[in-house]
Amino acid sequence: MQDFLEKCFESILQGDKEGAVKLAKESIELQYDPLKVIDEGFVKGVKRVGELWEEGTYFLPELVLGAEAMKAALSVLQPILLKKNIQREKTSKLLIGTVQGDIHDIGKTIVATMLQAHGFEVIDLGVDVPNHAFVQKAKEQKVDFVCMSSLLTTTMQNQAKVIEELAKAKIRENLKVMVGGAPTSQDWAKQIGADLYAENAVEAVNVAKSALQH
Ligand code: B12
Repeated sequence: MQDFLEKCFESILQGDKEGAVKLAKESIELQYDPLKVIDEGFVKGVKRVGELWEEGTYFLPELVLGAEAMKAALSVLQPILLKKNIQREKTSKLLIGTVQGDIHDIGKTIVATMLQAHGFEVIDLGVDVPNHAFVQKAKEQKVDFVCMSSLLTTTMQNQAKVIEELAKAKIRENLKVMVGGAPTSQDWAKQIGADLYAENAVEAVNVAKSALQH
C-alpha cells in the first residue's frame, strides 16, 4: 500500500494526468480506501507541488499540471466515495462554494463530496462565487448550511462579507455558516462570526453532523 501511495504522490509531482487516472482506477480494483488514497497519495502530492512552487523549483505551468492531474484522479474516485458512504435519508441541505476571486476548487470539491457521501444534500456553486450568489441561493433553496472555502489571504475576507450579507437578508439565524480552507482557522471563524470551522473534509462531516444535533 505504501508503495502505491508513493506512486500516486509521484504522479501529481510529475503532473502526469494519465498516470494519476490510471492509479486511481487501479486503487478501485485493489479495493483500497479511496479517502486514504486521496489524502495520503494525491493530496500529499499537490501540497508538495505547492512547496516546490513556493521555493522556486517549480513554475506556474507545473503547478497547474499537478493540480489538473489531482483533479482528474479525484473525479475517478469521487463516485466511489459516494457509493461507499451514501445514506438513504438526506439529513439536510447544504450550500458550498469557493469565495469570490478565488478559483481553488480541489479542497472544496473533496469537502463537498464527503458531505454528500454522508447524506447531506449538497448544492455546489463552484468557484469564484459572488458574495450575493451565496445569499440568493441560500434564500431560494432554504439551506441549513452555507459552507465557504477560501485558499487565499486576499479572498478570505469574502467569507466575512457573505456572513454580513446573510444577516442583511435576514436569513443568518436560519442557517449555520461553516468556513474552511488553508489560511482560515478556528480563530478566524470566531472573528467573523461563523458558526463552524473544520480543518479537513473528514472533520467537516463530523462538525456538520454534530451541529445538527444542537
Ligand atoms: C493547486 C494550487 C493552485 C491551482 C488550483 C487548481 C484548482 N483547480 O483548484 C492553480 C495553479 C490554478 C492555483 C492558482 C493560484 N494560486 Co494556488 N495553490 C495551489 C496549491 C499548490 C494546492 C491547493 C490544494 O488544492 N490543496 C489540496 C487541498 C485538498 O487542500 P485544501 O485546498 O487546503 O483543502 C482542504 C482544507 O483546507 C479543507 N477545506 C477546504 N475548503 C474548505 C471549505 C470548508 C467549508 C471546510 C469546512 C473545509 C475546507 O478541507 C480540504 C480537504 O482536506 C496551494 C498550496 C497549498 N499547500 O495549499 C497553492 C496556494 C493556495 N496558491 C496560492 C496562490 C498565491 C495562487 C495564485 C494567486 C498564483 C498566481 N500568482 O497566479 C493563483 C490564484 C488564482 C485565484 N484567483 O484563485 C498561495 C496562496 C497564498 C496566500 N496565502 O494567499 C498558495 C498557498 C501557494 C503558496 N504557498 O504561495 N493554485
